[in-house]
Order: sequence, then C-alpha cells, then structure tokens
Amino acid sequence: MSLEIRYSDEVKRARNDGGPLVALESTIITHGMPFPQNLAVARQVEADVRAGGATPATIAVIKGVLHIGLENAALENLAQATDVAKLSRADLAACLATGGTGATTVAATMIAAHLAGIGVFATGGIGGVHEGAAQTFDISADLMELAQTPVTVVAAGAKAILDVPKTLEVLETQGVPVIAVGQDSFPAFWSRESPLKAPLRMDSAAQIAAAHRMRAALGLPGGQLVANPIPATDEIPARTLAPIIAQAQSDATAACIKGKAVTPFLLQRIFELTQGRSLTANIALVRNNARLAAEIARHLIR
Ligand code: PSU
Ligand code: MN
Repeated sequence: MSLEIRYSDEVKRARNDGGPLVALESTIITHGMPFPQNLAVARQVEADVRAGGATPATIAVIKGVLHIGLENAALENLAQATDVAKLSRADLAACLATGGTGATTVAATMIAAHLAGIGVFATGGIGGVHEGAAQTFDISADLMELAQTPVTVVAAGAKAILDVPKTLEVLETQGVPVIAVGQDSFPAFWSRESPLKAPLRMDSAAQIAAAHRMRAALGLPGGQLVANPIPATDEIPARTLAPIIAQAQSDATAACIKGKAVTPFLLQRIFELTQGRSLTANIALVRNNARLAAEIARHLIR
C-alpha cells in the first residue's frame, strides 16, 4: 500500500518552476451542479485561474489515485459520472485504499492541496452548521478542516441554506480567521450582504497573503476563510431567496434527507425553484473567487 499521487502536466511544470497554484474542488462538479453546465464551469474556472496568472489544480480521486490537476478526459468523465463518492476528511483514505473514485469536498481538497504544497483554494461556498443542527448535529467537517490545515479558502461566504450565525460561531471557536473582502458585512453566497458583520475585513489580495504567511510564522496550524462577495450584477436578493430556501428545507425534511445528501439535495431544489437562476449566480461567484485566489497565489510566492 502506498499513496499514489498524479499531477497534471501543467501542475508538474508549475511545481518545478515554483509558480503560483490554485487548488479547485471536484464535489462542486459532481454534486453541486448539473451536467453539462458543471463541465463547462469547471473548465471556465480553470481558465479564470490561468488568466489570473496562476495554475489550476482540480483535485479528485480516480481509481484509487489522488489527482492534483485533472487532464481533460478525466474531468469529462468525472462531470458525467453518476456514481462518484463525495469525499470529506473521513472518506479520503478509505477511497484511496480501496481503489475507489470520488470527488473532494472543501475539507478533502484542503488536505490534498496542503500535501501538494498549494496554499490557496477557490470554491463556491463552504459547508457549515445546518439549520436544525441543535437536533441533527449536522455540522460540516469543512469547519474543523479550516482549523487544522493551512490552506486559505476563497468562498462567497456561507450559503443561506446554513445557519450562518452558528457557522460563524463555530469558526470563531475553532480559531479560524473569517475575512470579508472589501466590505464589513459577511457575504451570503447568492447575495452580497448578510445582516452579519464579518469578524475581519481586508481589501487586497496582498493583505490576505500576508496574513496567511503570518499564521505560518506564528506556527498556527489552520487556514483562513476568505469571504468574497458575489459580483453585484449577478446577486439574487436575500428576500427573493428566503422563501425558496425555506421551501427546499421543508422538502428535505419531508423526504428524510440526511448526512452527505443534504447539501446536494438543497442545491438541486433551489436550482429548480429559481428556474436555474441560482446556478447562474453560483457560476459567477465561483469565477470571481477563482480570480481572487489566483491573485492571492501570486502574492504567496513572492
Ligand atoms: N458549495 C457549493 N456547492 C457545493 C458545495 C459547497 O456551492 O457543491 C460542497 C462543497 O464540496 C462542500 C460540501 O465542501 O458541499 C459540504 O458538504 P457537507 O455539508 O456535507 O459537509
Ligand atoms: Mn453534513
């Protein structure tokens, strides 16, 4: 038994040259968006990272091999496959050891990125504390990962399908810096603003990279959550979304959706209930996060 890691050609080159790299997750492709938009978005986001002067490293497990950077055919297969596992921290080793195929969540992507020496990672939204967590105890492993793995994660805040105040409380307890970009308010994924103030604010990629390096200098183990608001032209107002989210949540409860299935179910229901508008917004914010992550990656190598 040995850990097999396969780097894509462009990631190999960037690692040899000491060039800036940005990790990308694959659960957003397999469980977060429908085919064929998921494939187009995955490629577009990679292109956005390149346009930002960095190299994209999309991470997934394919037949027991940890891929850091996916070649075209692999990405295509993954986007169309329907039997791909969703891998968080708890699942990664088991999938690798048994020759399985799986897409990495934020938590598992952070672990792989850190293994590959990649300091920054772009996604849409992180997992968090779910509504009703007092009963269900459904708290994403993403939060604990941010506390222990030194990767800066660029997201558009937390989705309003989560209990955002409790999510921020857990991040505070875990000692995770939560940094809103260019505003005081914590962004709410599909909407730029939430009623909550972010614990920290920074206005440049240089500051975010400096804070990342400072944590390392202090010997602190975890990462940072960078909350980058969705571009104004693409946001969906919170008041439009509130009843839709409530509907999706009551559908999930009625259908007894539990565990790993909760986030994909809610995203799919919201997609249907907004006639696809949630996906358009989701795409815009992921691309925006990829651009910022590329800029942070360039500052990190200076
Ligand atoms: N945000 C999205 N789309 C997604 C996810 C988050 O916009 O698909 C995925 C991420 O991979 C995240 C995961 O890590 O959902 C969280 O799942 P859970 O709540 O089961 O930990
Ligand atoms: Mn969960």
